[in-house]
Amino acid sequence: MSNPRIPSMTLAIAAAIAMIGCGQKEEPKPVAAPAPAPVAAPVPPPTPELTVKLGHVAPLTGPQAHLGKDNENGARMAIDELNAQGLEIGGAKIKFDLVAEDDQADPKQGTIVAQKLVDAKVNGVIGHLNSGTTIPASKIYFDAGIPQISGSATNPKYTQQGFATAFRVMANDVQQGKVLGEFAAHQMGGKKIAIIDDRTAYGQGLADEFEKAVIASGGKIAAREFTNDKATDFAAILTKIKSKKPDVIFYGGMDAQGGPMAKQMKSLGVKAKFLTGDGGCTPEFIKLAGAASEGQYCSLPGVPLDQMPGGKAFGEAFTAKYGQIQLYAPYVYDAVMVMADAMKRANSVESAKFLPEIGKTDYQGVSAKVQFDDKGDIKGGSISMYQVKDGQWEYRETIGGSPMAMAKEAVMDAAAAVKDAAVATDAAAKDAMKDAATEGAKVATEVAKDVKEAADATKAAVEKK
Ligand code: ABU
Repeated sequence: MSNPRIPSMTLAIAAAIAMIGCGQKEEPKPVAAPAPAPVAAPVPPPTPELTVKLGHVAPLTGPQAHLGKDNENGARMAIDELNAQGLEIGGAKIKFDLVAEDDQADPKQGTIVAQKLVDAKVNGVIGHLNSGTTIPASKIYFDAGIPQISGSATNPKYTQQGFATAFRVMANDVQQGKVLGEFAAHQMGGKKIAIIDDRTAYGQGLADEFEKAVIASGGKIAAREFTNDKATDFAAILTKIKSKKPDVIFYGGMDAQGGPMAKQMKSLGVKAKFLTGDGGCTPEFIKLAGAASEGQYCSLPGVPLDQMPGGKAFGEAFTAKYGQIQLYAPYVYDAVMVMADAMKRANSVESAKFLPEIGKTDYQGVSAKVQFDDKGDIKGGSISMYQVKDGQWEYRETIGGSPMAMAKEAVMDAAAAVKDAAVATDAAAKDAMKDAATEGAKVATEVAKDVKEAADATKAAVEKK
């Protein structure tokens, strides 16, 4: 069988040989030019990230650990929110990092951890919780040029040392002691008042201010005793005080002592009402005092949470994340936000650059509008009074702070001045009358003497004739 493909293949080969022989070659098919590579748009360099270290100091161990943790959680909440905002400051993406330290509420430990934070090159410090640690630590931060904002230390000395680095976001104990002293003498009807303090910068300082205000309000100090911030047994002091029959006992100190003290007052049959400052104005006080807490009083700088500008939202968010607020969490939250706000306005996280901006703060915080006076104290700070009712601190009133409260205070001051002036006028009138009577009596005596002399002379003349 013949192969039908052979003749055609033969022809094709023959044709190809002929073409080569004639010098002909096949034209290459045109090939499409490669597309030019796309020109990549310039990629901006990534925004650099910068970690900003904020130191936080409070007692995280010991009898005040619950308060220290509350402060720290307030700071953490602020930092988490700031980090979620993805802030850019000075061209860098900022990540805040909380460097938390425990000073055990001990002044010596306070200075040790302060130096540790300086060595760690923190950009700013939030704290400390206690005045007794805040005051000595503030010198270390001042020397290192590190801004410090406390959300809870209330002793006036903290901001009276001339340290440009020291700020606080709550009213101080000059204000608190005055309100407490007047409240004890007027609203609580205290005539004989006993005072106990824990010999800390806070407790003793507040007790001193309280004592001044009681005396200025016409009250008497029946006893002045002291304990310490680790004590749990107050029987000896209370027994001594009981014999003086005071109607009010004021305690300058924290809840860890205030709670057991109120409980022991009841068990020892001390009839006086109990009053304490912010350190005892906590749920922990009620827990420790038990039934003896009922009807007792405390003060707290600022207004109740539900009256704070951002209190409701803060309270819900904080409680969901960390549980019950103990005391200062909203203030510590504000302290962090105020520091971050100063960094934003300075467009720098360098301590020396944002420090001057803290002094110019005008920040609407959770707890209040924050503006500082020339010492670093919050302007227009207020103090609120509370009383335990059915196992809860119940709000009574706020003194100072809000425009309405400040106006009320001015009216009360004016009324007191008018009363003082009236008393002074009355006293002056009485004195004048007394003087006039004395003078009148003198003149009458002189006249009587003259009349008698004249009579004697007349009589002598008659007898002579
Ligand atoms: N403000 C009362 C508790 C903190 C302090 O020591 O000042």
